[in-house]
Amino acid sequence: MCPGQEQEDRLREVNLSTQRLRVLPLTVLSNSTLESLDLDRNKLRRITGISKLCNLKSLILSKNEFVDFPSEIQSLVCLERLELNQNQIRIIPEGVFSHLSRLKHLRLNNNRLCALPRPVLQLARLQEFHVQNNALRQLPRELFQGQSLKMFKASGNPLREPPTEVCAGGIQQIRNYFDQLQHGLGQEDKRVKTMFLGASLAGKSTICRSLKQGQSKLVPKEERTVGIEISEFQMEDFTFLFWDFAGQLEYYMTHHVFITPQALVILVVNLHMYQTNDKIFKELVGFWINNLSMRVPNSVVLPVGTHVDCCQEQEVAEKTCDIMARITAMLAERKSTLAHFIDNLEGSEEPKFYVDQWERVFPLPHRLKNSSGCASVSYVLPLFQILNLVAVNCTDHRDIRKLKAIILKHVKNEELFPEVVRVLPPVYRQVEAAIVDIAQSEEMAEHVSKLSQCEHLASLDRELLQDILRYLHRIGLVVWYEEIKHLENTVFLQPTFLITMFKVSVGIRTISVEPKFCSFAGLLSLPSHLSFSSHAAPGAAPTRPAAREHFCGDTDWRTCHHQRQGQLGVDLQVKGNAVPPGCACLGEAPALFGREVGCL
Ligand SMILES: Nc1nc2c(ncn2[C@@H]2O[C@H](COP(=O)(O)OP(=O)(O)OP(=O)(O)O)[C@@H](O)[C@H]2O)c(=O)[nH]1
Ligand SMILES: [Mg+2]
Repeated sequence: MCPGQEQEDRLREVNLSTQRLRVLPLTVLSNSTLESLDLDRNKLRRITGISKLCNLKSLILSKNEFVDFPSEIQSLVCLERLELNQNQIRIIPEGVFSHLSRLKHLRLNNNRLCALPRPVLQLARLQEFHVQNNALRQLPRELFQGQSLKMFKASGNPLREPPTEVCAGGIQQIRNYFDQLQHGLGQEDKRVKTMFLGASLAGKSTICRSLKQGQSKLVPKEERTVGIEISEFQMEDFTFLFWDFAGQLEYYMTHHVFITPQALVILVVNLHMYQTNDKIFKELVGFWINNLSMRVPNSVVLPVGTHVDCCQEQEVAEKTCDIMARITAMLAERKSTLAHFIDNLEGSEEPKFYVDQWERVFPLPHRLKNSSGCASVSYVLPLFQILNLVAVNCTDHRDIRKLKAIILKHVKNEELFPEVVRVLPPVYRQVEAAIVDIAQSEEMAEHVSKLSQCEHLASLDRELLQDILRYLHRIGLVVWYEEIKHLENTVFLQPTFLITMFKVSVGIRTISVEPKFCSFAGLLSLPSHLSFSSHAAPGAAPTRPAAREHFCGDTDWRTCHHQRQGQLGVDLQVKGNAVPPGCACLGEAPALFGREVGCL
């Protein structure tokens, strides 16, 4: 490149990132030929005079100190790229984009935006729009009306309309959602997935059943949970989807597949069994907290201590404080390890990539009120929140009522559960109801259901049906591994079915076929085009002969375990044109069902 050309380029492109600038230098403002200006990571709050740069095509203002949107930008009519990530902007004034008809890339991640101005739709050429980690509840439907938008990212917002689970389906799913909303009024759906976790015999099922029945409902010892029990429960206008997990460790491997984000986790601890030492803490509490904080960092965990009636009053208070203090210490240690890790990343050559991570991992510390008077107990890791432990005597209905009220209070707290309300087009609810009907119908146990032929769903466009199934998968009502080629047409209408399969493949000491699993038992008597058998790779848990015999008999179902770097994957295969009962087929029955069902 000749020196003259180089100089010309320099005039067109200026990089002033990381200069601690508080005002724009005059030399920059006087360069009206400037096309690209990078002011990333400075201390700017205003950019007075920038309208003079009328040829500017790219303007980067990320990681500055803007509280107000720099409105002068509206004069930069040539602008094609605007980045304002990591500022503190709350409001974008109406009309500010009305002259920016050439804008193609707009990034507003990590601000505090509560709403987007409707005229965003005037950005007819907008191809890429990032607005992650703001406070948006609603997206303007006009944004999705044109065809130009190719990339849209809005995760980390408490979205209701459309809900996060719909946004996760991409631009087309959002468009379809808004189309459906035009056909009928949106209905508010308040749903909380609630997972009961904790060691065996902690009292999970007892709490779960007592809450549902509104009175003490002690589960007999011999009725231990097998896999997971799923049920629905209404409290006021909230629908709780209860997932009661078995506490036995053998099942734990299977739980990973079903533990999903944005849930209320009720971590149940038997206070009578609990002892104030490290070993017991790790066994009964630490193990679960650790796994949850790593796998589902945005869950809200409510520790519940049971068997209060078997303890002294003083003992309950001491154990409660001990548990909470140890959880706090555990999370503090984790936070400091992360801080150290991120420090190292920030010191690396490409710090730009890691700033976002830092912000996500360490938002402002936030303490919730402590009603019990113990040392501070509510400790907040990023998006992972531990609430005060509630101690209950499950034999006393007053304690059950108290727990119910506490759960309701928490789910109504928008800070804790910002996404609990979802606005849905009526068709979403209709499909859900139809699926619940199919899943409960007698025929399900006999043969595979073709959703697209079901009376209530037959008139639905396939794409819309898929959208809704995707949504139902994300909220945990069905399981659909559409990204797995051989499972793309198979929807598990009863997620417990999968547990039964995993249970066989992982190997469990005693397995009994209960009535609720009779559809699976029925499967075993199907002809040999279904095959199932087990073999374990080195290091994987061996399948116990008794279980194999009981479940597999002479059938040749095939599973294969493989242990890779500490992760146990399970392969399930069904040969022939069959799908097991408990599943539904979207269209043509798949020739082969399943390869990698999930990494446990
Ligand atoms: N006295 C007393 N017994 C309780 C209390 N909570 C639960 N139990 C009993 O403790 C035993 C275990 O309760 P479950 O609810 O089955 O425990 P779980 O955590 O679901 O156990 P798994 O399904 O094996 O994981 C049962 O016999 C319950 O009746 C309580 O607060 N007080
Ligand atoms: Mg149980």
